[in-house]
Amino acid sequence: MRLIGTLTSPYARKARLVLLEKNIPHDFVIDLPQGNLALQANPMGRIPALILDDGFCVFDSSVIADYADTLSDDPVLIPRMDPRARLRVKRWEALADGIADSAVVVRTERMRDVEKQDAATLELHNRAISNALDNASSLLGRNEWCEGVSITLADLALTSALVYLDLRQPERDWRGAYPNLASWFAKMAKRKSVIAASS
Ligand SMILES: N[C@@H](CCC(=O)N[C@@H](CS)C(=O)NCC(=O)O)C(=O)O
Repeated sequence: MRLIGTLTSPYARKARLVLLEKNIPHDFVIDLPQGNLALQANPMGRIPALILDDGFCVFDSSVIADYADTLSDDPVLIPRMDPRARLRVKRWEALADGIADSAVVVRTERMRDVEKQDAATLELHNRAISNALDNASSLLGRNEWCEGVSITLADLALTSALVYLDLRQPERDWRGAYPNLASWFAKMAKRKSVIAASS
């Protein structure tokens, strides 16, 4: 299978981390949103998209993660037996994707000429990021993992969002505000998958 994405997209990173953590053989192929391959794989031209060996194309990082998780049990990244645990992992994913969504909006707004930037949009989305980080820190508490006793999609989604936040908002001192997130992230950053997904 081929995963289409960029090195900076938080959604592509999340999908890639799932494939890497599960040791699912794949090629990571770089293409920009609206690039030829992205458009071939996803009518909306967005990344990530996954092209299966028989040509079937799957898109949206959550759908890719869900599919990939069914391919093997080692490890199970989205709980299967406990509906509430599954819901908690999916909620974490939505929270992490929400951070990424708002960081993308802020980045897009900041790329406009300063006089054209909409202060209300920046304020709304920066506040959303702050609130989401606050929620993530409370939920994580002193736990080793976002959910349960081992790594799940929740950890991979949050890692992807925070890597993107560091890239686009290096001035945001979330580590200072949330030491528990900082130490959890430092541990995640050392994982083979996270290192591999940076290049
Ligand atoms: N909800 C989607 C979001 C995908 C997305 O918005 N990707 C961005 C790149 S980070 C993109 O392709 N943007 C270009 C576009 O919307 O045309 C997912 O999780 O895969």
